[in-house]
Amino acid sequence: MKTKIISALIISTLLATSASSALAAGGQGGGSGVPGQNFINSWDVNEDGRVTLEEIKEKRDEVFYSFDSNEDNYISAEEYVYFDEARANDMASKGVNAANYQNKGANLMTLEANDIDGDGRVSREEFIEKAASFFAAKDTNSDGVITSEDFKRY
Ligand SMILES: [Ca+2]
Ligand SMILES: [Ca+2]
Ligand SMILES: [Ca+2]
Repeated sequence: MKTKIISALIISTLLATSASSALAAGGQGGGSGVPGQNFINSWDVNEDGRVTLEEIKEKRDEVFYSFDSNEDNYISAEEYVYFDEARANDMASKGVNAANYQNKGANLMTLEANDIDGDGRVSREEFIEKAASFFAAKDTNSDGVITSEDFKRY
């Protein structure tokens, strides 16, 4: 249990530079000048510059495992507190004001958004199933892949 929490903390630190930096970067394009670069860097498992639904599922599976401290295949409300904190810390570290943060992708990571059957906890199946909505929210031009094109502002 203790080891698992420590590993979750390590993962949440890793997330600051990988998965959850995507959450904070959102559609804002980061500081690189390339729209959505932070998001793509975070979720593009095979580093081909495009993020597929399969890659989102793979990363979400890793995230799920990180925060399922007791490994019962559910992220309980208690476990979700750590997940919420990790995302909030990441946003804070990037200077994103959480109160004003309206990014659809970030809202899709909450307990409420992922608890499909409403039992107050998120199963691994629910979390992976919700990858599709997360993906759809990010694939703004609906071409089936997430690229820098999806982060351009019109
Ligand atoms: Ca890819
Ligand atoms: Ca549930
Ligand atoms: Ca797209």
